[in-house]
Amino acid sequence: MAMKTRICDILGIQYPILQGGMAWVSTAELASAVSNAGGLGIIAAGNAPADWVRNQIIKAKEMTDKPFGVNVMLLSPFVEEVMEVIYKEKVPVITTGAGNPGKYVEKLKSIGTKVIPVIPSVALAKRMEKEGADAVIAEGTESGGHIGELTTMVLVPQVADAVDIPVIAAGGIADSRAVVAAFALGAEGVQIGTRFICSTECAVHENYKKAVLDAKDRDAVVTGRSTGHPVRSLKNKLTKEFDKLEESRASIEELENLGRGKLQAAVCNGDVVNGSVMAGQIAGLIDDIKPCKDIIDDLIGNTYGVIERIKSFCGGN
Ligand code: TUI
Repeated sequence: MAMKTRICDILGIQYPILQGGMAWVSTAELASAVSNAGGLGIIAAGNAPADWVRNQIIKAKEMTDKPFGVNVMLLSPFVEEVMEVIYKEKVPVITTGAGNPGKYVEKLKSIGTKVIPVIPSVALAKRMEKEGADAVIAEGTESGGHIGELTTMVLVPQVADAVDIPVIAAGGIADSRAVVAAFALGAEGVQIGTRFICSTECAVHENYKKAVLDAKDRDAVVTGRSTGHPVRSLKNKLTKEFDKLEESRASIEELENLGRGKLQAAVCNGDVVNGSVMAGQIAGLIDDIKPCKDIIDDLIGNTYGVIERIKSFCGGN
């Protein structure tokens, strides 16, 4: 089945599906698998140094001849050096998270890189459109990792009404029902993170994949609200310790110290007890590990059936 929107034309991809840029998780292996399957694979720069990002870009170029992107986490201490690498390597697409990428847009556009910021609000979406963004990702609070406050259900239609550039919906999307719902809300693309953690090509530790498979509907909890940088991850010993520390009105520094290095511990060492197992609320729906191509084929292939079901409710008396 085909599915084509402005996002496909802007990015030069077959399906309007972006893979979320998840720090430590979204490596060249995962990104190239998603790009080879017709979506847009994205390497996450996270807090990594520029050399690591350059190596991942070179690897991705070897593993796919299709477009791919890099996600730049704007709170990274290496953000300026990472941007230099992106300019030099002429990465086709960048997405950004955790801030306003405005000051980089002009240079990126001048070298032909498409710029797609993640935005948690209508105000920031409008600002990004004015500053030249090619599209925006409206990311609901259902997502894993660093989150905003609004749900996908309320954020996407309000952003779609407020801007003319295409809107990509993110947060809580893992199957074709949610793809259809996102399109119904006004989106022209979807960004999917947690579902791709449970892909064959994703190189996270097997304990991390198992934690996502085992997660139930209420297991993805938020910590760190008091720091101003709330993060959603699967409930475990670390999230409980975090809650206790927040209740004791600990300083932001103490809270940040508790979180430091914990995502890497979970992703790379498989410490899903003391590590940070970032995942979205939709983790409860995911119950198998399969190749990225099969994930994308299911997302696209089943939309027709979902639409037919809705149509069967319409038009009667
Ligand atoms: O960035 C993400 N998800 C992330 S980043 C990350 S690493 C990290 N770990 C701990 C604390 C902070 C970061 C793990 N997961 N998603 C995209 C996203 N962007 N969510 C929310 C935002 C956002 C928030 C505020 C985007 C823009 C923004 O603008 C504020 C401003 O500067 O106007």
